[in-house]
Amino acid sequence: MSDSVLYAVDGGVATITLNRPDKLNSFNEEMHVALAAALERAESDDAVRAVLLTGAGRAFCAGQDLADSAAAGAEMDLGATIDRHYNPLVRRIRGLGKPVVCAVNGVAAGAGANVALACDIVIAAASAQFIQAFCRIGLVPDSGGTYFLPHLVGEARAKGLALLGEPLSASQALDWGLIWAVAADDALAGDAAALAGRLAKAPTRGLGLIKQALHAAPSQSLDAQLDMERDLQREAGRTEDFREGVTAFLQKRKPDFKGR
Ligand code: T3D
Repeated sequence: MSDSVLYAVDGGVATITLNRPDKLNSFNEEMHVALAAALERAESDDAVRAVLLTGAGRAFCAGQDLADSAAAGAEMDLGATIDRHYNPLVRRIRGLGKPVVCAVNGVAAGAGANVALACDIVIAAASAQFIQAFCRIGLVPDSGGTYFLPHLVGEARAKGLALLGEPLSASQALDWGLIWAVAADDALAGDAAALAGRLAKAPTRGLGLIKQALHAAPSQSLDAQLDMERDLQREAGRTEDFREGVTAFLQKRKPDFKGR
């Protein structure tokens, strides 16, 4: 794995750190490839039951490395970059059968903001900002931004964010329901690790099924969603963790989930 993404596993949590701090962890080709490999590793390792994504230095991620794009020339096909990297990245995070916590340690701009929003639980440092920077350079929000924003904050706020490209503070993001929590800057790493650690002890397969159901809901009728809940519940009911959860409840003890 390259230095542009760090990977460490501890207590069932794979911590993935974007690591190009001098460039505010903006995405170049190497970082894209390394991040995809890190997520694949976390997905396929049964010992990993939660993922924590964060950035090194003062930023979370400033989106596409614009120097890289400029070097590729004006005639570059941006759609190809999105097909090759950003769309698979968002699909991979959303489709991961394990919870993904994002600790937004500083500015999250462009695709960086939307990759954060693709994660399951977003906790931001008080000083972090979210910037839909695309409109500032004549682009369209990508990496799911035009999907996540209206779903999370409604069309009026989504349009304001996407058309104006102004920074949104962490506290405003919390008030608007864009993110789960805000932590003091010096508490973020600890709080995010505790959250991911807690999720890593939860019934992993059940959590993966919950993600599936919630992701499907916006594009389904209530009838279809009810049928889907039945099917997923059937699957959840066959897990070892379900049996352990019920047994522990009846025995009045804490459950010991194994993620199976
Ligand atoms: O393939 C495609 O192009 C299509 C895909 C597009 C997806 C996208 O993400 S498009 C949107 C790209 N991102 C941006 O437009 C954000 C650009 N960055 C900024 O607006 C600002 O840097 C921030 C608001 C994020 C932070 O501002 P500030 O004042 O805290 O930091 P700074 O001084 O601007 O940046 C510090 C360094 O990071 C600086 O380098 P230097 O001068 O110290 O050598 C700056 O150039 C570099 N940097 C920051 N963002 C990027 C970047 N270098 C390359 N690409 C960046 N996105």
